[in-house]
Amino acid sequence: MVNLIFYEVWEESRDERKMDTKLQPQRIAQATLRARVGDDDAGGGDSRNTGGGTVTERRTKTRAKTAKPPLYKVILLNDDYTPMEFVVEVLKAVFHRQHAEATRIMLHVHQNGMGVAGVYPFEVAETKVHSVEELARQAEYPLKCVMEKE
Ligand code: TYC
Repeated sequence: MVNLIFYEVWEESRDERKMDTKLQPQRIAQATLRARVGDDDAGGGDSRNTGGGTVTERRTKTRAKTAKPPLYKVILLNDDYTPMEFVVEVLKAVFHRQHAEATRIMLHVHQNGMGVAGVYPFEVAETKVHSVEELARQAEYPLKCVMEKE
């Protein structure tokens, strides 16, 4: 339920965010309300006889949306000091790359200055950036990586 509400809000606000407008709390409330209505009533309207007369409610229909979360590239940066073998091991440990693929990515970064280690939802990408930074810090290598929206 929490995800449904979040993605609906995200979907509705996507165009606005492109125009650099902040997400309004009221819009979150509207989307939440619609999600709740959709919970127990798939239909558009509802008539009930309550004994004292017929009450007609108008309910908003919630359309199921298949909005996907935005994805972020985790980009490794080249430097002159981090050993190639260390970068390959990081790509295997943090990005679950096979040895040959890890070697290919490392050589791409070495030759081009940067390269994509993987593409993930925001929080996964953020965790991977922190893991790389931590492994590099422990080994005292200057290896850096950044994330960028796809
Ligand atoms: N350029 C480094 C070297 O020659 C290797 C390297 C590759 C470093 C990729 C960082 O992200 C990197 N030892």
